[in-house]
Amino acid sequence: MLVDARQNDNHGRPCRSWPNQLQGHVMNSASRITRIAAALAGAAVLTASLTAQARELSVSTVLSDAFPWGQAAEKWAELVEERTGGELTLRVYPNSQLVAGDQTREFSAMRSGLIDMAVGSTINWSPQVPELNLFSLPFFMPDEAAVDAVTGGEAGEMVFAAIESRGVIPLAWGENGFRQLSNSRGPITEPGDLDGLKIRVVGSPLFQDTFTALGADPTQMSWTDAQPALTTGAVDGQENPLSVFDVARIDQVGQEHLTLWNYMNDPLIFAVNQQVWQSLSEEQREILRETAVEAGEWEIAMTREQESERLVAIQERGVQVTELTEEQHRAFVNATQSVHEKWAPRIGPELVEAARQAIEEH
Ligand code: X2X
Repeated sequence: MLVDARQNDNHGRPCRSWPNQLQGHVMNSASRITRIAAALAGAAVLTASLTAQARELSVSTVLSDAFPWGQAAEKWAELVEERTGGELTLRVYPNSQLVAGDQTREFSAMRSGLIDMAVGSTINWSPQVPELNLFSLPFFMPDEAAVDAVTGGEAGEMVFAAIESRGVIPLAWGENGFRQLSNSRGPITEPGDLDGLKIRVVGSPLFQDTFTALGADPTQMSWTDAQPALTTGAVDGQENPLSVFDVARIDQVGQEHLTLWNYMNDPLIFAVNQQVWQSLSEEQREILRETAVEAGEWEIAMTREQESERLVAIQERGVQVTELTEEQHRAFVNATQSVHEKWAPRIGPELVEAARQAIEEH
């Protein structure tokens, strides 16, 4: 406290110990002192409370701000800093560093409080939240409008409720994008072309099933391990959105063939640990939520807008891009039907049905 305690009794009131004969004379200056003391006390309280509330919160991401994903988290941090006047600082930790590179542990780490917040992928959180496998069902959501119909409707609410029931507060959606297939061997136009190809997939059992159903030889590994595995040729292929292929220069590690098959979209979710959420004021919560929504909308629009120029850039670097005809597309859909049958019960039939309806009606 900056206030001289001698000017106050222990209730913060100024002491009235002036001799009688001086009282008239000093009354004015005494009340001035009172006012100054009160102002100083007020300033001290304000400083103390600002210090107590100025808080840094960690935000985990898999990809850095060279990618739209990392930029989404940085945007969120920027907006929060601005709107809370520095009361809350979000510090972004990219490259899954808070979970030693193991992105499938991000959700558990956030739930337990090792991480305060994250902008994370539905794929990476699906081992802990089975409902999130909804988005990984192959060839289920045909286009961006279908994705928006799912995330923005009843199915999206059900997904958020599933996350919340597991101790994490979801706030908003972002987007990593539609995932495309690349490999170093040759063009892929039909499931038979995948026969025996070693494909790096994310650490989610559903992906294992999808690529097994297609006749490939899938191997699960983190993004951190994927790049060296592609470089050494330990794997023949991988699947990721165009933004990841482009920024990470996947073409430079021999991935010269790219099939655009839009087999799944990978939404991102902005979320907060429950205890951290409960410790915040109503106003801070409101700011965190509204800024997450804004940062998410901004990032989704940017990711989608950049897709076509990224594709041109990728082609200009000599990557052979294959677009599937309707018939070719259908062969992939048919070959992965068993994945739907196996996974729909695990995801929850009601949720799958709500999503199906949203997709049909969009
Ligand atoms: O690991 C991947 O492929 C990545 C970066 O896209 C995700 O985190 C899902």
